[in-house]
Amino acid sequence: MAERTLILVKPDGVRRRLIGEVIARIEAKGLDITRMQMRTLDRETAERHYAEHVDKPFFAGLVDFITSGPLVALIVEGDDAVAATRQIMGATNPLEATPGSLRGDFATAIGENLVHGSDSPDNGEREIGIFFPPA
Ligand code: D4T
Repeated sequence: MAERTLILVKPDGVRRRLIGEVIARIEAKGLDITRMQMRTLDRETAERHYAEHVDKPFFAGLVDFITSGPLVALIVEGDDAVAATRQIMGATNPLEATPGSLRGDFATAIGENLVHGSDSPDNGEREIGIFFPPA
C-alpha cells in the first residue's frame, strides 16, 4: 500500500558526508523522495519530534545530538514505505543491524545511528507535519 514516511539523515550522517549514500539506497530500493530540506533543529522542534521518549533516560542526550548540527529531512513515498525504509536502515542499535543496512554498514553507537525513520504510517504523518507543515 502506498504510504509516506519521514526520514532524517541525522547530524552524524551529514558530518560524515553520508547524505548521498542514504539517498542512493532509498532510491535504489524503488522509493520516491518527494520533499527534501536541510536545517538545524531548535530544541523545541526536536522535543516535539521525540515526544514519545520524553521520560527516557537518554532523552536529553538525544535532543543534544539531534540539534548538534544540520540534518536532512526527506519525505519518502512508496509501497510499504515505512517497512521498506526501516529495512534499509537496520536495527536501532547499529551493533544489531545486519550488514548491508545503513546502520549495519556505517554506525556503531545507538546514540549516533545515522538515520531516523518513522515507525508507522500515522507517526510518519505526524512527523511530516513537524518538518513540512502545511502552508
Ligand atoms: P529513530 O527514531 O532515531 O529512527 O530510532 P528508532 O525508531 O529506530 O528507535 P527509537 O525510537 O527506539 O529511539 C529513538 C532514538 O533514540 C536513540 N536511543 C534509543 C538512544 O540514544 N539510546 C537508547 O537506549 C535508545 C533505545 C536512538 C534513536
